[in-house]
Amino acid sequence: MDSEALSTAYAGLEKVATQDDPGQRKWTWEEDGFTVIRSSARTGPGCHDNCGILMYVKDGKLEKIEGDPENPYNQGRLCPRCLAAKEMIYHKDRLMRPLKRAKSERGKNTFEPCTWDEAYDIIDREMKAVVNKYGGKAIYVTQGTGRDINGYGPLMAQCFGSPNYGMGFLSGEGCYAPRLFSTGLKAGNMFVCDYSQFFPERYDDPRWEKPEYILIWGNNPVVANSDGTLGHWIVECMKRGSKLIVIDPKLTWLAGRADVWLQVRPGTDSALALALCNIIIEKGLEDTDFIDRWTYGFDEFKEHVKQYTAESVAEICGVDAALIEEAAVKIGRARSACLQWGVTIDHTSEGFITGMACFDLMAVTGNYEKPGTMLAARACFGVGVTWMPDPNAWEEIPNLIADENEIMNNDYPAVRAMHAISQDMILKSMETGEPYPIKACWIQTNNPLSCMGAQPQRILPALQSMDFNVVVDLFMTPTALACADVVLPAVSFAERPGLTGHQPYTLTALAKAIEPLGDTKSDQRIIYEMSERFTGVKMPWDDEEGFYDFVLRKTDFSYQDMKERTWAYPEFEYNKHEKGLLRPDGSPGFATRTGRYQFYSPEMQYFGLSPLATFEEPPESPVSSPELAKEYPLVLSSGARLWGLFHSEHRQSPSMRRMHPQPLARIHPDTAKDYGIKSGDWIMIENQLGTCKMMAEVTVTIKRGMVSADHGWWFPERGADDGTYFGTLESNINTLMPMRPGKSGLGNSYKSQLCQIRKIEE
Ligand SMILES: Nc1nc2c(c(=O)[nH]1)N[C@H]1C(S)=C(S)[C@@H](COP(=O)(O)OP(=O)(O)OC[C@H]3O[C@@H](n4cnc5c(=O)[nH]c(N)nc54)[C@H](O)[C@@H]3O)O[C@H]1N2
Ligand SMILES: Nc1nc2c(c(=O)[nH]1)N[C@H]1C(S)=C(S)[C@@H](COP(=O)(O)OP(=O)(O)OC[C@H]3O[C@@H](n4cnc5c(=O)[nH]c(N)nc54)[C@H](O)[C@@H]3O)O[C@H]1N2
Ligand code: SF4
Ligand SMILES: [Mo]
Repeated sequence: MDSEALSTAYAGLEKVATQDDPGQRKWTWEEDGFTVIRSSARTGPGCHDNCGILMYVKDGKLEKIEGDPENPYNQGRLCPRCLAAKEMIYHKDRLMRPLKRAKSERGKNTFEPCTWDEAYDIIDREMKAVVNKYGGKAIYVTQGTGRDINGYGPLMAQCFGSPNYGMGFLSGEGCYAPRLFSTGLKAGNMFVCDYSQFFPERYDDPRWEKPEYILIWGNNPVVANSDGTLGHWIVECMKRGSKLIVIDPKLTWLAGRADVWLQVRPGTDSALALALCNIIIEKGLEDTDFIDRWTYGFDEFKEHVKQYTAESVAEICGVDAALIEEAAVKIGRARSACLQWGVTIDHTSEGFITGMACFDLMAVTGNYEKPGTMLAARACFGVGVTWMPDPNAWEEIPNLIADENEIMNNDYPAVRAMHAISQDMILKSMETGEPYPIKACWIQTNNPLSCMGAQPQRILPALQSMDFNVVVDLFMTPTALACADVVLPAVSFAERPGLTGHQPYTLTALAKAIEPLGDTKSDQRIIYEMSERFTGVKMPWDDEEGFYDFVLRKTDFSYQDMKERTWAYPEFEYNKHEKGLLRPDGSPGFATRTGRYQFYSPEMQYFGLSPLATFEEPPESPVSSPELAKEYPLVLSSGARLWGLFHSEHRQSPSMRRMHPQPLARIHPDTAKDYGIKSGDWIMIENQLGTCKMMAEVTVTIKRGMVSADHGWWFPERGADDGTYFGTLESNINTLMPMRPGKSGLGNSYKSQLCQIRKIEE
């Protein structure tokens, strides 16, 4: 979405009425000798989701966490990670005070404790030295996956005077941004499936109807609960009769329960989506009423997709043509269908275009804004800052950015149009000083060396060459150990207030249950205290609750109101495009330039890209690079989510580590046999970029001829002294991933690479 579309997503929503009545709902009470605090868990340790929790406190100590049965979002359910959060919150390795280290000692375990004042002084001095020499744009402010504080990272960046804020070293902005931008261009908004989550009464709300078909596309929501969608919502819909079509190279729990499972070769999803569109149109199953009234460029699209026949695409994707036809007919005939897509879409080099193709399938079948279909997702009460950058969030705060256009994105037109930075360009700039130098990093909720970045073997020297680095985390991570000059200790969700609205169904509050442990501080406080120190300007609030009052300033709520009611559901309506609720001028239609859903997106021409969605082979594939494939014949996908691990977190949590003791690479028995490998063998995964050591798990659930490897591994148990940064480069699948997006700049290769494997003889 461009910034204009983003502003539209917030416009006029502030004073929307609430649907739910807080009635007698309490935020705290006494029970069996415990004080119970009702809250949400949207930050570390654990997740970036938003589940309702009850925290049981005795004598100032958090004794247990349970799911809140009254919270409509998760209805009492919790994952193992939240149930075991105490292990992380009270872990002996948690950072308890600010640390400093001489620059000459980078990489060594020679940190010394210091006061907050001293830490802020060092940061102020060093960041100002960088600004004086190179300008504010030389500071790179990074954050990790979307936790509640991510909306506040831009505040830190604007106070340092840097336009370069983003997800630290995530090649091709490969998490949600490609999908968001494709839907922004196509439909003027982000859209999500309707599982009744917009209603506090959930499945019992009479306005709601279940989707007849749910397309689970490159997503494993029962494990990942990704992007603000809980897996059990899908299970609840299945109990009520929803059917599934699953597109995944792996037999997931949901794939095993699908009407049709399409076991695609990684990286070929776009071809499949366009073939499904073609077959639906050929069979006359398209929604002509929706297409005529609400879409743009269908005739061109119809001609264009004729090349994607069931037979040709079956060959590309490695699935049966008859199954593709069956899926197309089921989607085409369904009364309602929705697209539950995952990060896989972004993890192929032209992820942005794959997203467009998948969305076209929903438009061909008219699955927008009706019950059980795709619904426009807009900020709750206009408070977007809790889940995505809000262009107006910090307008009253000093902005030291000299020139917004100096944002690092010139090489990639779609990234530029999105007003995002190109992480791929940032790494190059650190290495070469071109187009201008990046010289300092503020790294918060982010572990790029172990997890977020591709080619960590390049990131490590690049970070170590900086003039100055700060890391803000709960633990000493490989990234902090390798490069930080100052480490600031952050608190967990139990130790602070907060506001969250992961996805636009409900705004919720985090309530503090215990005092910050040791000498730790909340992330938001660190950001605003540092901002005050650096700019010398007092922020328009006095404390953390005041900070949240500021975030809520355009709504009818204060933080206290939100804490007392814990959640608030804005009013909701279906058919918003028909009622003129999507466009800023109130006219019917979609919030695109043409006012319609765009099969043909004229804007794409400015980016030098096809205005119609297409399929391109990933740059490394058996088809596009046959020479490379001779040496590296297996297709490599990585990072499929695991129950007990959230990215690089939880390696210290005893019970989560018992579930996942070693980094695993999954291989089909036939492939394993070819290489003489059995389950439990240590193997080396290799390609033209790097090597990675993992344990083999031989399983029929994986497509033949591919490897599905874990991501995010490091070994805190090794200690910080052996010079390997907790062994993070040894079992790091990202050493095999290029730090290089596709042509548009949006999309990476984390799930579509090549590799070979060999058994390590011990
Ligand atoms: N090969 C491969 N690589 C991938 C992926 C993949 O599928 N395959 N997935 C990619 C994706 S989609 C993403 S989003 C990235 C995620 O990459 P990251 O966001 O970097 O990963 P995390 O390990 O979740 O978080 C990083 C750090 O944040 C800290 N943290 C957690 N909560 C808090 C908090 O409240 N405050 C502070 N200050 N710190 C906190 C944790 O301790 C951890 O050290 O990884 C990407 N990397
Ligand atoms: N437990 C846990 N939960 C998480 C996270 C975590 O680290 N741990 N990370 C969070 C984050 S930041 C994100 S972005 C989400 C991501 O969550 P999801 O979107 O579910 O992503 P993945 O689990 O990486 O992959 C989903 C499925 O895609 C399949 N797949 C692999 N390659 C391809 C392909 O080329 N095409 C298709 N169609 N499918 C493919 C995999 O086999 C897997 O079953 O999860 C979030 N939730
Ligand atoms: S999805 Fe799981 S780990 Fe995340 S907040 Fe909900 S219960 Fe906690
Ligand atoms: Mo992500």
